[in-house]
Amino acid sequence: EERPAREANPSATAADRPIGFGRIQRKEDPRFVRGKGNYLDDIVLPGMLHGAILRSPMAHGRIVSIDTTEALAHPKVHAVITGTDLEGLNLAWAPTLSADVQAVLATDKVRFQGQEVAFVVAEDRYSARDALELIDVEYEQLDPVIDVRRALDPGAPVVRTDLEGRTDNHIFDWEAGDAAETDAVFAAADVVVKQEMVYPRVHPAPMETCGAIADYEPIDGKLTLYETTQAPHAHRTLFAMVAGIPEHKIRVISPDIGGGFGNKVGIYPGYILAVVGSIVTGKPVKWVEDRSENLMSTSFARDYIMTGEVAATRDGKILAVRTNVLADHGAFNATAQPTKYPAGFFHIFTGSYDLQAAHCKVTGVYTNKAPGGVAYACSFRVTEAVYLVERMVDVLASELGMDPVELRLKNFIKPEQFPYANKTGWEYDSGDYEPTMRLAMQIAGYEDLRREQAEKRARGELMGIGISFFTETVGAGPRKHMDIVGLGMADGAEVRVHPTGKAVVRLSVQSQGQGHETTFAQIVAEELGIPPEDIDVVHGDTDNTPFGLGTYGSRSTPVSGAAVALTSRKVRDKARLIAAAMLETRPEDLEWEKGRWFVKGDPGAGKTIAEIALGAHGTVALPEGVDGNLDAEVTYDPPNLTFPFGAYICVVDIDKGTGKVHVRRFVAVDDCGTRINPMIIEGQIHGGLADGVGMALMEFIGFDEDGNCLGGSFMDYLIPTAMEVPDWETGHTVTPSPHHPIGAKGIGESATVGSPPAVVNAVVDALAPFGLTHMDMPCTPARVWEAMQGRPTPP
Ligand code: MCN
Ligand code: CUN
Repeated sequence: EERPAREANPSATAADRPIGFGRIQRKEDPRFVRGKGNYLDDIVLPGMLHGAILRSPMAHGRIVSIDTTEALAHPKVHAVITGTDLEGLNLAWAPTLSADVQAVLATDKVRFQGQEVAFVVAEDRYSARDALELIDVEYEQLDPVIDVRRALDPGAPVVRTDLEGRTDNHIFDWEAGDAAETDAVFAAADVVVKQEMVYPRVHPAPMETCGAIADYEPIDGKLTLYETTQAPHAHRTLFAMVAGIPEHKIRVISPDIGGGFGNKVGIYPGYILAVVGSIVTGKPVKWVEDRSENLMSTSFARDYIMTGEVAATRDGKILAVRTNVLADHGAFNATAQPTKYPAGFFHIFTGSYDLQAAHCKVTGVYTNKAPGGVAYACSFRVTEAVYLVERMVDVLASELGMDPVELRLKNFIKPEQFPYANKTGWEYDSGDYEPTMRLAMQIAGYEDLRREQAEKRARGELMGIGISFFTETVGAGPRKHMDIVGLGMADGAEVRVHPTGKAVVRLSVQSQGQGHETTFAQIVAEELGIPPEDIDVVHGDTDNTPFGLGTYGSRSTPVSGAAVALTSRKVRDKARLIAAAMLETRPEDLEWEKGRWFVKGDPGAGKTIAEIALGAHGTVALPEGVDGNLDAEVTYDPPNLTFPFGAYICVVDIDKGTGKVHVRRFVAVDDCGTRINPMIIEGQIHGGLADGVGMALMEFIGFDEDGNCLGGSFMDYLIPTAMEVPDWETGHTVTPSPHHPIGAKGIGESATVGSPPAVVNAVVDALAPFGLTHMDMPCTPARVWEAMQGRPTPP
């Protein structure tokens, strides 16, 4: 079980302040709540210019001509850059994270509404914007590919005419599991249910949009690039590869980030254009997108059309799951995910159940929509997988007339089956599902809720109870299986204990609001006994941190957290050698208690970490081979991913007259193994649940038939506020990861991954009296109302 929560107590003396894991307040908050954060747009460099991007008004069109004369004549404009200019620098196209290329500025055609066409650099943001209107672009409009179901039709317009020999919009087919084995199980099963479901296009929409400031210094050839990025080191290496600037001459600084949620993983044309702008003008150039640019052009998420099938016995034993997916990747395949997995970790769609067989096939296609994919607290498409399986289990429950909880309990992987090899190639590290489900039922008062629902149904009222039990896979990943553009997915950490016993830990990952400055200090504190407030956490600056792949897929704790724990243990081991020298005894005769090595059997004779640090840097005669510091570093290659899980129960009431869904209660019981800071974990869960309710009920990036984006502002792309969400009821169980040094699993995306099916299952449950067994997200009042009239509408 979790250690007792230790509240930060401002009146506590230094001696009894909390050390290590526990509910301590966030170290970064004093600056955030005082408005003293340092976000990209707060940074102002001397002589800095401002960039703005001209974007395509249409989804598909040939560029006939671009005339920049008038824009260049604007008195405050310093440069206007077009695709043709970039072609001269060999920068018109940049590699994506998925072995494709993406236009930095369009040269031949525009391929989605909002695509980057030209870049203006001017003295201020307003002049840059004004000058965009002075650029004259002539387009020849082409038929767009908007409906993903028609993208592979013979004769469909070809989006990627730039790729040699391309005659269709097919990107990839990818499979996992055993098709023949799965078909055989299906053929012999008593019961088979099938359902097509759409996980619509949504957007992470962080509070801070994306931006960059490039400062190229021509004399020493050094580029300093401030960027809203979740992965500063990976970005630096990619910039070195693409722009040809030597890596040691590039410094990427990711300052405070106002939310990433996956939106800040990719390299956007704007970042590259800021660099080109700075090289061309010889001045620092800032580019920051506005809200519509963010929603229309940076990484979207989902856009999966999934057909799910489940085979089961009449008494509710689930035997097999299979699925076919049509994946809309937009105009460029810019999805961020490990190379070997074009559908991310979607093949965890076997969920929390012990199956005999499973198979999936995913087909990726190009359409005339913005590129990106994966982003939005998705754990690399685990979101889609969990939605599929948790929706399908409810479809099966309804077919069998079984309670959805009972059906799940009957099929859970049993605790003694872990580590569990599923049918699509994963090895679940640890799990104990039933207690987690039972705790959620207990908090929710499940039996009472079902009774209440029966009474309400009898009166004609619409109340729904939705269940979701998810298994996540986070912490990518073992280098032998996982890389991004050839970079293995490991992370480095460095710990230095200063002579007075204060410490600094340097990370390759980067917080966007997850509280790393607190929790990573807590890991060092737990291992070394130095109070967290005496430990400085440095991240987001490639000049001052070790190499590593960055923050996404909730990998910081599983990978970088492990690196920090192991680095701290190295420091501890070294401290033992130095303490032995100081105490004139043998290292084997020393015993560790938090913060101190002492002589076995003589607890009075010991040295604290601070004393040892001073010894190391002081005049103590150091043992052979031990150098005079208390520093260490580690690059951690995780042996496996971690598999957090959780049980969610959502209760909704639906207004019969308007179709409005009211989320009355939401119970979330999560298990992320060892809990470093329960308060931060709860914050992660609260945020993710709001995301889930938002996606289930209101968030949607739609397109009209011409490819006009219908979700380009917060008037159209609705995100939930405190008004739309209930008071979250959380609980937890603790099943440590057996392979992680401190037993911690990731938590950052669990709630976003796990909650949408709970909400949709609740809505469908409420509408069961209408004979409904499925409804696609978002369950807007209009769509719910239509469903009640027997006219379900597609998203
Ligand atoms: N934690 C903990 N104990 C655990 C697991 C995690 O105390 N057993 C703490 C961690 O130390 C960290 C936080 O919880 O402070 C999240 O940790 P982790 O699950 O490792 O996730 P990451 O730090 O890698 O964050 C990434 C994840 C992702 S991929 C998205 S998307 C998302 C999410 O985090 N984006 C966020 N949560 C977000 N929260 C905020 N505020 N802003 C974002 O952009
Ligand atoms: Cu998929 S969104 Mo998070 O992994 O950065």
